[in-house]
Amino acid sequence: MSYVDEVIEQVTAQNPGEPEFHQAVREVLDSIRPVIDANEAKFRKDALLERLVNPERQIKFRVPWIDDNGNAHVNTGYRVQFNSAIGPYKGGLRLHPSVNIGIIKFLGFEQIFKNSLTGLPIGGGKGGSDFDPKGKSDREIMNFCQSFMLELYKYIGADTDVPAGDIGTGGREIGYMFGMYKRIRGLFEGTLTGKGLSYGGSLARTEATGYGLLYMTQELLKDHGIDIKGKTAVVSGAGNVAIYAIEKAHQLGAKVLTCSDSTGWVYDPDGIDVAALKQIKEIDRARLTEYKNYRPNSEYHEGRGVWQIKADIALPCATQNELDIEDAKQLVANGAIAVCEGANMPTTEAATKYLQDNKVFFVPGKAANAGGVATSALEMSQNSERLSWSFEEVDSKLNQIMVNLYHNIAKAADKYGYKDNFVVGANIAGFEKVLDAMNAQGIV
Ligand code: NDP
Ligand code: 2IT
Repeated sequence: MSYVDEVIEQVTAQNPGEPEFHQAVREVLDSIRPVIDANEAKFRKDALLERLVNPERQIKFRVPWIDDNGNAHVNTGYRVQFNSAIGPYKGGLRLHPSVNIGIIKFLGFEQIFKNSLTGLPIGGGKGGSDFDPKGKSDREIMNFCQSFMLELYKYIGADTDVPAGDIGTGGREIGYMFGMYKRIRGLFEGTLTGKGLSYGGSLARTEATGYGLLYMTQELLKDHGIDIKGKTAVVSGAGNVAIYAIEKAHQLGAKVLTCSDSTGWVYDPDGIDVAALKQIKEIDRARLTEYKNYRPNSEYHEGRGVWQIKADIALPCATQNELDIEDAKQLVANGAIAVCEGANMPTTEAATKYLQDNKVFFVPGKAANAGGVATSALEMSQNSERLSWSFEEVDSKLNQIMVNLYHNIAKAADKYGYKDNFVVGANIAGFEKVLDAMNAQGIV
């Protein structure tokens, strides 16, 4: 059996009940076969792949907190410090009831290659909790975040591990966590990114993931002689990534017809009203059912369904495995040109293959949504030099990073004979830098 297959089997056997982690490992290891096969004996001797798929460290802890009625609750907190070969661990904190160790490991594993692809010095990590922020008061959110940090602070720091936002963790949560970290450690340092602008945050970090996704999509289309202007798009999600993806798509002259949340979805034939979406989701923290109050011509539907609307571009920006084989068939039947992932691993393996087989350009999240973490790394740079850059400066750096990233993955795919296979391109290009750093640092 090949070394790659052996390690895929090991991961499945040694990490039972973690299907998302298996999926992420399978996808990466499968893509990097050409690199591994070319040097199999050495890599096997060095246990290179075993070191790649086993986190350097995984931390699990109890998070007790008290609700507004005085009742105590206990959630589980996680931080997986996956790989520090190219820099301090870096990656978000997810707060969602579905969080478990397998989800955090899949996200941390993806983060290694994503962070490598940004070209910036950041290793891979991820964390979070099964805490559900929905329906909680501000005070309850603060209580939870403070308790979470009371344990997490032991493991993080500006030069060791720098968490950030993800599903359920936005500016408010980062603020509460930062406040508690500073109080415990007595240190005002950039140990979290996505901070508010008044205390060390970076301009354009809020917009970065969504904007970066569109910079990447624009470059992909341009490289194939297609203008994004005038194209239609379907977006899923209505959170941080989705909102700023829609905003930038509109700025670039495309029209976004849909968005969704965990209970339903909106179809707006006139193009999603971003100001209304921000009001509903960022300010009121309400459901998408409210959208119709702003746009009487729009439709609201319960459940899921954005992928059935005919459009040129699909941008999944909600969560993992939200675009399945049936959705992929629908997109192909509707003549979609491209699927670019704003979320982490939103497309199932079967759907990815179907899209690729049917010549739909497919850019995986570890490349397409890397603008968020890249801008987090820019926030770290600004914190280190105790300066803040203008919006234009950060945004133009982000744009350049995404344009370079696109060409790097396209080049890597081409080099190994997989032209326009951006999954192979992203995995190989991301892996090569990590491999080089791991080899240089010996067996650690
Ligand atoms: P948010 O919490 O801001 O928004 C998430 C959105 O997706 C919400 O609209 C939410 O619905 C919906 N959603 C979440 N879980 C589910 C689910 N299980 N089923 C259906 N809908 C769901 O998170 P982000 O926008 O930050 O993150 C979205 C995706 O992008 C995630 O995969 C994340 O890992 C990824 N990502 C985020 C980055 C960032 O900088 N924030 C960077 C790179 C990737 P509801 O409104 O009902 O909660
Ligand atoms: O998935 C991701 O890249 C993020 N949630 C952002 C991580 C970060 O450190 O900014």
